[in-house]
Amino acid sequence: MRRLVWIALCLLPLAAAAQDSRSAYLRQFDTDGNGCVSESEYVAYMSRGFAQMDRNHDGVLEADELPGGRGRPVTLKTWQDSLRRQFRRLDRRHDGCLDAQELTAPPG
Ligand SMILES: [Ca+2]
Ligand SMILES: [Ca+2]
Repeated sequence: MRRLVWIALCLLPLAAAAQDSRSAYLRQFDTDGNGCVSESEYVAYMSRGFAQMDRNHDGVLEADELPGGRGRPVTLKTWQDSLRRQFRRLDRRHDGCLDAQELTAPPG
């Protein structure tokens, strides 16, 4: 499942180390503009990667739609469940919101 998140992260522009670009990166997720990224904002933004890869728009990534052209099919629900788990790992302060530092921390 960690592989899925890794794939999702690879589809995003790399977060640069500079503070300015970190907050610019956060703003892409932060649709309500409150300065932090909620779970639903995180899942919504990261789900764009799924939509980009789902070339036949059936809500499932089949092997030929996955990077490398192989692997088990991935449904949107599975994808979003893994994003929610990733969100909880990133949310080090457990306040339900990611600041720029939490958002750009390496996954793990
Ligand atoms: Ca927000
Ligand atoms: Ca598909």
